[in-house]
Formats: sequence, structure tokens, C-alpha cells
Amino acid sequence: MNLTKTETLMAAATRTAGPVSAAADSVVDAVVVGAGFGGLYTLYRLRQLGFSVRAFERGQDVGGVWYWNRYPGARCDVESMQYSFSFDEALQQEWRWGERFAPQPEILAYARHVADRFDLRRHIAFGAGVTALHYEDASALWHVQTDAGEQLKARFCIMATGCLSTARMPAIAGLDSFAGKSYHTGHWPHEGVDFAGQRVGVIGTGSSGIQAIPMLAQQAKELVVFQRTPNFSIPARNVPMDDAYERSWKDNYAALRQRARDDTTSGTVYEKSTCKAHEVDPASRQREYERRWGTGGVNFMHSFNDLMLDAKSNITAADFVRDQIRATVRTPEVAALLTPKDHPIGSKRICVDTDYFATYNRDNVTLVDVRQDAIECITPTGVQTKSTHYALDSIVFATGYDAMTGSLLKIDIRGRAGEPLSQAWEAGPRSYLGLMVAGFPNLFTVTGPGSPSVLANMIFAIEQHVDWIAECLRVLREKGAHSIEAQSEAQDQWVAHVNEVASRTLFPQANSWYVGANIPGKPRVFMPYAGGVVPYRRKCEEVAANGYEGFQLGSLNTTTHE
Ligand code: NA7
Repeated sequence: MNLTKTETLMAAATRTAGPVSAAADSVVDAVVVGAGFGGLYTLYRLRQLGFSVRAFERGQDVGGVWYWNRYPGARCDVESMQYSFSFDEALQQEWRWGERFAPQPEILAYARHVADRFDLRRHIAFGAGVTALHYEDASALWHVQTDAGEQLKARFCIMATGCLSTARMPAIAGLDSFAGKSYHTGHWPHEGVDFAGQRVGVIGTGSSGIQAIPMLAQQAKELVVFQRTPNFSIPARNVPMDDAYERSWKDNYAALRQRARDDTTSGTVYEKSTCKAHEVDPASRQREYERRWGTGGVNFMHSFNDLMLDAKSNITAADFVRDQIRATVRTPEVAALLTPKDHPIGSKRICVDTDYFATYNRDNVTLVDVRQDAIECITPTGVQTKSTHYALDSIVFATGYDAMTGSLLKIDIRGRAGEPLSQAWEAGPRSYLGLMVAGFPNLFTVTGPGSPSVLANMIFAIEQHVDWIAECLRVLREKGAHSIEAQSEAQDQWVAHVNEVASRTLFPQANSWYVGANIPGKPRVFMPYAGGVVPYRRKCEEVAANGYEGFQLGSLNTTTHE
């Protein structure tokens, strides 16, 4: 990949602060890779259990995706009261969210608060990306290498590397020839960017583009949006946090968190529907869509319980949103371009916006459909499509991520017998429960492929995974075991189950990052587990209760691997 100037700058920035050094032969119980929410909670839990633990984070602070994604308009699409840790009652009672959907600075402040409140920073080396993890079978230890020059050994590696952490630049000719400034939404400058008076281009209309475009349109003199695929988006109806609403959550947190665990598909409590879209008459259906469109957010996708299962039901929701786009965007040709036609609603991650479609009514905003008028190259002064040259001062790449596997595969991970993870995953990620990979003992993936991960509320999914991993490590210690490894047969069965469950839904129909379609050459595999968080958690609990069924436990004196 051709690194842009922006990425080169970011890479340099991550190397400015040296981590606390450790001797090459020092050994810890666990190394945690990443200090986003997954890494923070892992540190908290493992330390609580008395394990020695050390975390490496390529950024200069905690926060993970919320540390890097500082583009204007960045906010979470899960409500603040639910996009938060549940493990500590005082934390969830004391922290005050300012808005219904938290903006990035507030979520980053929360991550920092968690790190400080639980004194987690002292275990973290910042500005240190893990570059290599090599497993040594004889000692059952991982050899860890960072780009800040640190080496150490660890019994366990917990990969809290995030699902959307490896930003992707498209391979457009002339990228580095641009004389203006270019930015990736996932590598946004910390000092912010002032686009006042500028001609700005945005490439990409996924969640990041859809959040950023209305904000950029307000700042820039001219905004040109280069769209390849129009997306479905639901208005957020974001508002300042209502005191009574906050109280209703805080007074009932225990019960509501339990409900999220026991009675939801994603770990987020939505207004659940008990009927299918065609079980009601068209007028009632329309009223339900209107009501949920009016209240905003992903709750819309729960209007009926078969929207992701039945193509005909899905069309009713998709048509409703298409009508909203046509009713909002004044110029019919622009509305037509903005109307998604090639995938079921929700099969690409649903976007949640503030004034996205209305932004195209502004005089300073131009929409370019790059399917009809392809981008040929980037020139020193702008973007050249087949028909037109767009002169620009800045280009914003909202072109997404090498999702779910990108951050794992860019580390040189070698398991038993020196097998690289990239080889084991040549035909797509294979994992048992999204937690461990056969051939890679003692290496856990927090919200890895094959687990609900990105189809769930991420903090919820992280807590469930980390609790399972922490308990597993505690049991291994109790049993005097030194290693645990997923067995191939159990992994094969789980992968088949993940595929089978996905095939019953409409998800695989879209060319989305869920299937790796945004990365040229990436094998097409539906990566997250679509069976819902409740059956998933039950399966994980069952496996643990049955003595870690499907895993092989070993101790240094007794384990033999054929
Ligand atoms: P996404 O959802 O992967 O969106 C990336 C966008 O960039 C999408 O519209 C792509 O079009 C577009 N894209 C990518 N390459 C090109 C080129 N070469 N030319 C034109 N357009 C291009 O990433 P986001 O950052 O928006 O969101 C990621 C997740 O973060 C999101 O789902 C939330 O979970 C948070 P395409 O659709 O591939 O045709």
C-alpha cells in the first residue's frame, strides 16, 4: 500500500515516546496488545486476578479507535447510556454523558477516565506497536517484539487490537502527487483541521463519510463528495442528555444490563418487535417506520423482527428510507444518486447521521457518482474523474478499514511450528468461538472474527470476551496448566456454524467490510457471528463448564503435540 503523507506522519508520531523498557528475557503472565476499551478491561481483570501483565499501544494514549478517529462529526451509534462499561457500579453511576449519542471527545475522555480511575496506565507502554509474536512450543511462551525496540516473553497474548483499526487508503493513481493536504478519517490530526475557505473533496460515504460530510459542508467553501455506493442512513436525532432519561437508566442499571445480556441480539437494549413486517397491514407498518424514524437511531432496524432474515420484509424498510431520501433531497437527480439500490438495508452496517441527506441541498455541495464517472487519478491540484477535473485544497479519505483481521495480520504472528497466522488464514479467518485459533496456543483474540463483535455493542462484546478469557486463565493457573489451544475439529465445526448462521440472514448479500469486500484480494468470508449475543454467550459458558471443551490444555511436563 502506498502510504499517504498523512499516514507517514502518523506512523512517525507513534514513535516519539519510548515505552518503559524491559529486559529481553523478562517474562510476564500476559501481554495485552492495544489499549482501547478491550485492552483496558483486560488489564483491569487480569490484574485483579493477580497476573503480571503488560500492554502495548501504538497511540500516545488510551482509547483505541476513539483515539484515532477525531474527524468532525465522529460519534457512536450506540446510545451513551449503553456504550459504557458495566463492570463497576460506581463508575457507571458517577460518569455523566452529555448527549444521547456521545461524540468522540467525550468517549475518549471516558476511556481516559477509566484508565486513571483504575490506575491502568502504569501497565501500558504508549507509542509502541507490537510487530512480532512468535510462539515457542518448548517453553509455552510467546516472544514479543515491539517497534519501539522492546522484547519480552509472555505466557499469554491477549489481542485487543480492535476490529476497525487498520485504516485503508484506496489504490488511486497519483495519491502522493497531491500538493494540498490529505487526511484519513481514521488518522485525524489531533489539533483538528480548519477547512474554512477551502475546496474540500471527500472520498467515501460509509459511516465515517456520512458523519463527517454535514460538518465539512458547514466549514468548507465548497465540498465535493465522491460516492461509489450510496448507503442507508437513519437520523440520529441526537440531543443533550435528558436528566430523567439518564436517571431511568442509572436507577435500573443492573436490570437493564442483565436484559442486554439475556434478551437482545446485540447486547444493546432496543425496542424489540415481536412481529414480522408482513404480519401487519401496510398502513400500520408505515406508522411503525415513521415512529421509529422520528425517534432516531438503529432502533429503526428493530421495527420488525425479520428485517435481516426475510428479503421481502427488508424491502419494506428499505423502501421507507428511500422515500425519506427523495422527500429530503430537493434535486431529483441527486436524490436518485443517493438512493441505495444494490443491497438490503442493514446488510452493510447501517449508518446513523445528523442532516446527511439534507446537506446535499446546500449550494456549496456537489455529489459525484464515481460509478458513472470513475476517479482516474489524483493530480497535484485535485481529483480527475473520467469527465472532469475537480480542483481541491484538501482531500478527506473516508475509505474505511481492513476490518477485523487487518490489525492482527499486520503483526508477524507465528504459532506452534512457526506457522504464520497469515498462512493459517489464507482462505479467510478461522477461529474457535472468535477467541482462539488452532495452532496458536495461549493467544486470545478479543472480539475476534467468529464472535458477535461488530454486530454487537462493542463494549458489551468486550466485557463478555474478557470475562471469559480472564476466567479461563484463572482456571489454567488453578489446574497448573501452561497452555490452551483450540482444537482443529472444534474450530472447523464453529466456522461451519458461523457460516451457516450467516447464510440464514441477508448480511452476506452485500459487498461490505463484514465480508472483506472492500479490500482487493481479501477472501470473501462473513466474519462476525450473526447468531446473536445470547446463544453465543451460552455456548462460551457451556464450553467452559465442560472443562474447556474443544480446547486442548497442556502443562509443560505432559503436553505432547503431534
Ligand atoms: P466504510 O463503511 O468501509 O466506508 C468506506 C467508504 O469508502 C465506502 O463508501 C466505500 O465505497 C468508499 N470507498 C472505498 N474505496 C473507494 C474508492 N477507491 N473510491 C471511491 N470510494 C471508495 O468505512 P467507514 O470508515 O465509513 O466506516 C467503518 C465503520 O466504522 C462503520 O461501519 C462503523 O462501524 C464505524 P463502497 O461502499 O466500497 O463502494
